[in-house]
Amino acid sequence: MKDKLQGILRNATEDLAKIQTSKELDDLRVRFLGKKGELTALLKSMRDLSAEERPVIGQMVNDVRATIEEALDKQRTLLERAALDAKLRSETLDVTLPGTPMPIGNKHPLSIVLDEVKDAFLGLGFSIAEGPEVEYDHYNFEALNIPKDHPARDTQDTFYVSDNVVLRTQTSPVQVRTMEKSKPPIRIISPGRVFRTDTADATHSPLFHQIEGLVVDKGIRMSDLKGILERFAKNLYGEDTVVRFRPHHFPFTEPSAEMDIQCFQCHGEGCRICKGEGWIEILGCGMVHPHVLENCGIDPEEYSGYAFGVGLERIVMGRYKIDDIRLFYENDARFLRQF
Ligand code: 2NL
Repeated sequence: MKDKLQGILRNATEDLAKIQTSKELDDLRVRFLGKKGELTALLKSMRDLSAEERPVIGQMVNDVRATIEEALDKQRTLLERAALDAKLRSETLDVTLPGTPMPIGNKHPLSIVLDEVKDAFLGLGFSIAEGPEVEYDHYNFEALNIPKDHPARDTQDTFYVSDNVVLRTQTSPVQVRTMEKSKPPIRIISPGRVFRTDTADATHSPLFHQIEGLVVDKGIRMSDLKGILERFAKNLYGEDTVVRFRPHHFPFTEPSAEMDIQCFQCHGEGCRICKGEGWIEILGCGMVHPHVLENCGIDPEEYSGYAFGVGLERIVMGRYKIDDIRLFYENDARFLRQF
């Protein structure tokens, strides 16, 4: 009996030393200490012992049991610590390492110049107004003195959502809405997307951007328009910029004009940039037509105003010598990274 006990203890100690996992540890506990375990079997066979031997062997069995239990607990602690160490090692985080660099982009060339134009006008006392890109025919055409049979309907042909709902061809509807809901003085610019049914080529796109401006107050004159737009050109192109105004026609202004700047490359001599002209067209402008003021609920006898429209793409193309408008919309990073 004693030998058997010693044997069990020896086996348990030897096997315990080889244990790698907590599953093996549980199996070992069952094998030696479980209900059908070796030690339990030994306890059961104690009834064959004499009354003197029984307490002695009983004590020994209890001692062996305690020894094995202690060894099992010790081994479990070791295993758990090893498992935790491994987990900690595999999850180490070196907070002193430099971070993974995130590629940051840059502003789109249209945004660069748009922000400059906005700044130039904000500095001249204008506010920025926005409005819907899907507009009623009324706001895009009728209110601006372009009735259904007007030839401007051809040059500004657009996408129709329904008979009286269109994609706006200019941002003028924003100005019309502003005049309708507020009293002069009005001093706004309205930048935004506009649409025309033009087939895309190097200088045309069915979607482009426009910045329109509107000033309405008592006693506004053509000289106010000229002064502000010359100031704007100098803010954008430099103090030595020379401008000129040429007569033009728009249905919504009278009189109407286009403003050119003297070519910044050749200073009027004529070169490739200005196509030999010496001048570069920058914007269209004019005194708001009395019919338009009336259509927007403003009395043309009391108030007058001027308006202008700048094509953003054209200005950006001139600035950066970009020769194809489609480059703006293709999202080719090789192009966009250059600005
Ligand atoms: C151009 C010409 C222009 C306007 C836009 C305007 C707006 C109202 C009343 C009168 Cl509400 N006029 N806008 C005036 C003159 C020219 O744009 O060539 N744009 C790219």
